[in-house]
Amino acid sequence: AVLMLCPMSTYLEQELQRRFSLFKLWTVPEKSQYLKDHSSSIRAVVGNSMAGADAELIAALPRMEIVANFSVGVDKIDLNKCREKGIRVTNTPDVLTDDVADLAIGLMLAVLRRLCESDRYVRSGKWKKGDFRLTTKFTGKTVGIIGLGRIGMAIAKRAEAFSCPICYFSRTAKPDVEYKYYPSVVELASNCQILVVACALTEETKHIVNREVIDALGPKGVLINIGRGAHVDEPELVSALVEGRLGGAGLDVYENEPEVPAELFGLENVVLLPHVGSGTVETRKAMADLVIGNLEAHFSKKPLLTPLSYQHHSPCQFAI
Ligand code: 8YV
Repeated sequence: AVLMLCPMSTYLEQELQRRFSLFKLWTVPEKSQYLKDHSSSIRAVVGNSMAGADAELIAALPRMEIVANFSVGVDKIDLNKCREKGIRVTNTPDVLTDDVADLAIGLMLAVLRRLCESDRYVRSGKWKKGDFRLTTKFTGKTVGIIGLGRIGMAIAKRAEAFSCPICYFSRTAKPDVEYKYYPSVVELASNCQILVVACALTEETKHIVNREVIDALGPKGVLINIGRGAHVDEPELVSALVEGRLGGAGLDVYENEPEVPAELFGLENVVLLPHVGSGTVETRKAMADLVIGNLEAHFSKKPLLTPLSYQHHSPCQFAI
């Protein structure tokens, strides 16, 4: 049997149901009893960015062979435990790269050109009383990217088309890349106008955007987060925005989703999205097909389509 941890895609649910016996953990009232009752039959787990195979779940399901995640981010999975138990892990890279990069550019334009605020201006009838205020030009702004993996590169390519100089931080400089490399996030933040988080969430990247980084970005700087909420020290971000020490922010992710700090709701220089980076019909279907393909490959003893290689993820991958 396959166990789905939370609702993520009706198409995926239907397709899994056709192929396997499917358990949906969120539909049962007594989760731990349910896991006990079915622990001998559950061989695969499907999680996402909200719920993953953590140490507790792994301990409860001794027959688990594979975690096929419906996300590229694997931060909710206890990778060490999986390695220890020989549990295979797959994610959904590549298929969502374009959408997440598109959304990052959308957030940059939305924050700088105040798209959401100006939409509210028209809807509220304020336009009749006077023109909308001037905004900030996006073309040519220096874009600093934390994590130059698949998504970071896709953001860089798009920003290049807007004549933006690109610089980046990653663990090491990329040999074949001409963008300027900074060996620290503070240096990157001091030298760019828009800072984008596009790395994987690991122990080493948690709160990679802290007070020092936010202050280096400064009152004219803009932070874009399409990674994970925990990449940013959220209370520090909120106070910097409230106090005007940071110019603006475009956020798709938060530390405690779906909770969003209420202090942000009144700020016009902030654009808030409900974790929709990969949220298009096309991409969510491609992600679901990858999950199904990985499970089918596993159970028919064929090579996995998108296996996570533990070597490359130790302590964990850096870029997504
Ligand atoms: C999804 C994500 O929001 O891929 C990721 O890491 O965060 C997203 O694609 C999520 O997993 C949808 O359920």
